[in-house]
Amino acid sequence: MEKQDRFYRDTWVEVDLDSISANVTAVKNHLPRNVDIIAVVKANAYGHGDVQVARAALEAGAVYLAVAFMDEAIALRKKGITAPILVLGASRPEDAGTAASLDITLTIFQKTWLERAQECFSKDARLRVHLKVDTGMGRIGVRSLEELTEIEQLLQQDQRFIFEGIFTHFATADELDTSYFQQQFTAFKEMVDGLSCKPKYVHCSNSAAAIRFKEAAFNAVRLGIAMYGLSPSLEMEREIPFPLHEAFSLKTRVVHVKKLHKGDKVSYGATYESCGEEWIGTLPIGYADGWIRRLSGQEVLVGGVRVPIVGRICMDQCMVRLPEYVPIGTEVTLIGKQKGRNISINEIAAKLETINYEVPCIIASRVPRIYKRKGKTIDIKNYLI
Ligand code: PMH
Repeated sequence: MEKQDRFYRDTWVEVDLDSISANVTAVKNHLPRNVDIIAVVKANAYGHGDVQVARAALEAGAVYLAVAFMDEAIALRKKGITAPILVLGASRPEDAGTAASLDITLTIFQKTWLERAQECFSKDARLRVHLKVDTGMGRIGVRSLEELTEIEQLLQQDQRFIFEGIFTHFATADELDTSYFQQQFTAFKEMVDGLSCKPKYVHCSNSAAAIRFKEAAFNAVRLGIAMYGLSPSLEMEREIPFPLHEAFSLKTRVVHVKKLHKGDKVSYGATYESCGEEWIGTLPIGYADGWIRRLSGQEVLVGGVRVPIVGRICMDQCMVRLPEYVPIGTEVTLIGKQKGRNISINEIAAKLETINYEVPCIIASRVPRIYKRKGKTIDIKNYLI
């Protein structure tokens, strides 16, 4: 890593933007030409960095961005993103005017929301909206054709709304059993057919559906996890017909090395005891960084060799047992590749008994993110499209 004067700790995330671009391109090439990519960059781009991933995705051909909340959309606008942004989750109807003024697209998911927004909205406001249909995910969305028709009529009568899209979200597109997916897909088609006029964007596919079910692509897909180089599930990993490239690595450096003697203890609770003469290294990363205590015993890469974390993980530090002395400053890979060896996000997810989505999301914002293009750290301030 090249030294940057922005941060002073030896723990950092590296995000390979070439991987993001390659993954977007691969999915785009996999789909029919008329299908647009909506890059899902909510939750700080699944922990990777919202504006950097957004720019890389747009550069690779995505035409729309999607986030969870208005705050995330506003953050992107403040960072100079002018591309269309869809807020997937619920916004307050009173905030519709703010969204309109920033050209942020909101999701409509109930008739009462629309009526309330109409009351709060100024005469000359223009708001892009996508209508969310709940076909079986059970979160937000319109569930009946009746409500859909009522909302469509209200939108048609009110010039302040640009009815730009309709969408739904699948609960099981990543599972090998496709029956529930088919049920949702059929329900969505019925709802779309029930509209008197189709909006510009009709979209239902997440990464799993985009990769597996081209017939469900309509004219846009919402690409999240696959853009980050991860499989939507272990079940469907083998079904992905092109390589995905993991963009996220987590690194640190050894800040202290010592030799322990038989019986010496390590960390809180003194739960780890040295069996003999052992080299113990200290790493400046801990549970406040999202490297949580459950990862005690997990291996990390030092000099291309797997070494275990020993003792309890502290708030800001943890210890590893080294096969031999290593100099202070030796680079350590907690997630990612080192000298031909790899610790994948899936490995960490398995250790934590969770899904890969969660892993980059829980690496705390106090861990700085640095960005790579062609293997080199890029100056993000000068990285504009
Ligand atoms: N569209 C919506 C509405 C979503 O909630 C998500 C991901 C995506 C698209 C992208 O899905 P993908 O990452 O599988 O491609 N949402 C979530 C979630 O709420 N929890 O995990 C993933």
